[in-house]
Amino acid sequence: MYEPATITHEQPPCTPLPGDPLSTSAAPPPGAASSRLTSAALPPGAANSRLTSAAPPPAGAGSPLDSSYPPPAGAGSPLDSSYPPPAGVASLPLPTPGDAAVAGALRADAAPSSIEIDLPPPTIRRLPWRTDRRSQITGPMQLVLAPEVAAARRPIVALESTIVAHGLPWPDNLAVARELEDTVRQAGAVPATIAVVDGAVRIGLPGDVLEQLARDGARFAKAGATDLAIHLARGTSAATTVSATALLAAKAGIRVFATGGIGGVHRGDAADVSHDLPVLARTPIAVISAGAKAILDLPRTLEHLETLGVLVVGFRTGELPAFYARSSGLALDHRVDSAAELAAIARCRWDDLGGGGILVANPIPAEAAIDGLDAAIDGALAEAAAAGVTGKRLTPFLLARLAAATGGASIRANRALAVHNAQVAAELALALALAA
Ligand code: PSU
Ligand code: MN
Repeated sequence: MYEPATITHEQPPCTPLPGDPLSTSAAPPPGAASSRLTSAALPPGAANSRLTSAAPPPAGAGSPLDSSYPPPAGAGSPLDSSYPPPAGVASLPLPTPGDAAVAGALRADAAPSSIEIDLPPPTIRRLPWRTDRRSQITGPMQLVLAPEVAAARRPIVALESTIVAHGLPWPDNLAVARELEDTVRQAGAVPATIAVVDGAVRIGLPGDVLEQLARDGARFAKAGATDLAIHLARGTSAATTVSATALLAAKAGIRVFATGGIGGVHRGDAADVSHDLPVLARTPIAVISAGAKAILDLPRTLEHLETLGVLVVGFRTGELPAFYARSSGLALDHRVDSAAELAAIARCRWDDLGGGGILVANPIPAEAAIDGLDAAIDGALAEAAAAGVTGKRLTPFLLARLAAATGGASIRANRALAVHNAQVAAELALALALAA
């Protein structure tokens, strides 16, 4: 059974491992160990909260997000004792018990009305992978919540970052990323775009980081759930795919996640099955998507979803949508017509049955749909085969070739369907709040 992370574990002073490149640095000054919020800094009763906010690390030198990256050796190094401390988060309102329970973030009986957080300013900033090193036996991972997420009094909707960094071209990708977030906000929920930045899991990205993700997407690796450990351990940065985003969102207690289209079984190569599928099967989250991307083998993808045990529900449709088109001709077993009913199904699946992922298949709005892309998709697949593109590069390559072949029409459709998914995701998050 899936166990979410807690981030209130009291952090022992960081003991350098033998061979640790930083083991010669001085022990952290008193107080520094609690600079990223741990249970030690929290009032009684907050210990069960998984939404205690870690102070975001400063956007600082050494980050690939810096325009000056890589930083010159010496000046501005994260190891420099004059390195600026993280901005403190003084007094964060917590979600109401109802909201938080929806997000799975707090136990209702343990929710304090607010947390007074007193951040001692650290005199050195340790690298995230060093700060985060905890008990080697039980230490839970650290999640860095954006202020908007940490302060959320409303349900949270997770958004992925691979669609931004690798799925859409600059500058459309930034416009889409912002529109997704704004759509969630306008619907009354709180967006949390998830990515790994310098080895820290970010639940919610500040505006400048979102922009760098879009502008410098190539500097972010494409991380599936399996790859995350590499980036966390090495302190590197990665955009998260559906699998990685679902895993991290669930660890943060978020139960609803919007994307464009999930990965699946690639056409022609039935052995190339996206890691999105097995992770969805075991992760208690509802993913709102326009089905699987149309570049995929949709019948095989649907079969795999069934075999793995992902609950697939058509939202106001009885068919699997085909991403850019509203229908694929593939019938679904289940159709649901309201967010309230979706929420009731989700509660039964997770709370009563201990079940995992739900794929909410939400068709693209009719006015934005494009039919008849088959020739363009076949052309893109042929180009990929000719260029020998496989593995992680395949999906971004196909999406880019399709955009070129359609004169950008596929990008407009991708944007419309993703925004629609964000809208439905927010409605589901709110309905889950009421069903709590
Ligand atoms: N939805 C989109 N565009 C995308 C993706 C989803 O509209 O680029 C991303 C998601 O992150 C998904 C990934 O997990 O594509 C699938 O990649 P692959 O086929 O390599 O598993
Ligand atoms: Mn693949």
